[in-house]
Amino acid sequence: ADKRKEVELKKSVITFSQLENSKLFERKTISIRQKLKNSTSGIIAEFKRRSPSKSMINQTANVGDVAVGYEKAGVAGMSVLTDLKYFGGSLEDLIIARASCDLPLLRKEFIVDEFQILEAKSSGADFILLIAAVLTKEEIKTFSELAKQLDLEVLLEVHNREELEKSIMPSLDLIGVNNRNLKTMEVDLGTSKSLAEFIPNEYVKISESGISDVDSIKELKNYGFQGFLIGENFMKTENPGESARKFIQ
Ligand code: IGP
Repeated sequence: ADKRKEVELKKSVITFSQLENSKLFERKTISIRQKLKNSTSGIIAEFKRRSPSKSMINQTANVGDVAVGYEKAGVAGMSVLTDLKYFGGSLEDLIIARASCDLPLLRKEFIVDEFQILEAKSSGADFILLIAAVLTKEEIKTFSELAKQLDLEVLLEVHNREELEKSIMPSLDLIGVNNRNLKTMEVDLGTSKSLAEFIPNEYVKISESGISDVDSIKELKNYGFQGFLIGENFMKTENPGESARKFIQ
């Protein structure tokens, strides 16, 4: 509800055509699907300053430096939180990340309106997140089809079978299982493992949250996961890029 209000306020002062006129709107996007196919690490590394579960994670990291560091480390893609209230992020962070690296970038946001998808495109994103828990099937369809029209790929996030089953549709590219229960904030990699078999093979499977060691990745790969979204484990250190590099080696 908060997010809808925030978007309505922005829409009252920024028009769709203003977004479409941005320089980044013309940019050719990079496919995370393709990158993950050729990636040995499979890692989508996240830029996250704070979170509701851990409050402050990193107060000093600079998004441009982190983007450069992640790219050097050999990650497949980068996720940038753009929500201010809960995560301390902004669209500026996404724009700076875009200007700093050539990785496919995820706009990590609670998307509740088409406006935010245009914003994502005009701020340099290559793919967007849609969270099944907060969207209806119709919204998922409208939003994912708009994203595809804009040449953005779509990562759909689920944490149970009902969410997965209501959401399966051709306009999605990647399906992410969030190991963090958003109600209790607890993480359990078993969530990914138990949902894996229900995700059709045409979607790239991503395991999200709570991944902090290489052995977990090996295990998740056996369940068919090709992408691993990792935030805190890198961001809690002084040099997230360097931490990602050590993790990948
Ligand atoms: C990263 P972690 O535990 O490695 O920091 O998790 C990412 O999965 C997490 O930030 C996330 C998220 C979200 C944040 C997953 N889904 C939806 C905000 C909104």
